[in-house]
Amino acid sequence: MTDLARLEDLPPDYRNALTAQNLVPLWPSLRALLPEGTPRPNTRATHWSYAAIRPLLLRAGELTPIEKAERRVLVLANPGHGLEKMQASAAIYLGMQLLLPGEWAPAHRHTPNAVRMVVEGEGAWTTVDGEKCSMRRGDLVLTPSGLWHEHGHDGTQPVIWLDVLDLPIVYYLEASYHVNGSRQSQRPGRSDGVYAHGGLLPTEVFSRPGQAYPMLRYPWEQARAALLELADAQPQQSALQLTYSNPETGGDALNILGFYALMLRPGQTLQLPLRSPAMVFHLIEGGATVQVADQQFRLAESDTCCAPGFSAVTLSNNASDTPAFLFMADETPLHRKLGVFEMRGPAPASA
Ligand code: 1HN
Repeated sequence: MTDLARLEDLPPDYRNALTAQNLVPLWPSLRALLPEGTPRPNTRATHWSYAAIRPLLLRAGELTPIEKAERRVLVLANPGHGLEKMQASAAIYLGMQLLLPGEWAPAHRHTPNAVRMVVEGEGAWTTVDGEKCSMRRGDLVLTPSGLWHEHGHDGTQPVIWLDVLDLPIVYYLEASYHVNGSRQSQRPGRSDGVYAHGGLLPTEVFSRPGQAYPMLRYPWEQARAALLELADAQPQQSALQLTYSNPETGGDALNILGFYALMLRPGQTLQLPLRSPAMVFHLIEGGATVQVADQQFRLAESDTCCAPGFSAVTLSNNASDTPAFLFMADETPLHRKLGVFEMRGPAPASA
């Protein structure tokens, strides 16, 4: 490929004349805009240790009252984008949020979609669109775009959860805003147990007819049991992965980011295919190593890491006698809708 002319190759008076008219020559930037063969992501493979985050987050609880924070969050920022951008990848925002006993994080709604993956503690709840969703370790709670939500805590110990939002892409689209509200009246969790069995859809009475998001809480107890049953039922299958989906449509739970629960059998190593979307891994249970290209992250429970798109990712269970359970988030729904989703080569067999 030939090198194209650089900006410096143009005479200063010409460059100044362009600038004065809000004009820019394309050719000096063309190769950076369209790299050869594969993208050059800013997203860097990054590991965030829960053992490092936890004391800093608890200290935030002492330093900043909830009334002065609204959401007490430490953002898991990818240095490849610059920490101030507060993004884990092009489309994914990650944050660890702390709620102390008796605290209330007031109601608001906003355009970015959010999910919570509960990491620690008992007694907290999120009310989403009036539905009270209890938060237990490993539960996934959806806060889809535009729905009112607030968090409260009736327990006795700190509660911590991982927030995953599509904020960076919504912000980039200049579509990000919020509206504050007042305390919602609560209904008990309507989707609790209603969609607990695959292939059996409750009809009319308990479904949320016309609701775009019929299921707001995905209990970990059910996801974990489903993975163990899948492993038993499919002993030959290497990738034991469940997609958090909308039980009424069978589609992704949310429009922009995808969410998955994955189990690694004892001692298993699983090589993922090269795919265009960036990915996030959060270890719920066990011990796992995530290899991203030439970097290796040994995840302890509640650790989180990310991998850029088009990178070779290999997951290994460090234990030979117990399974490992991971929560994953990625940009697949967005890439598919935009028509830029790619998977290169067949999914390799696992060891
Ligand atoms: C938000 O609304 C929450 O509701 C958490 O708990 C994190 C990060 C950016 C923008 C809005 C929440 C957020 C957020």
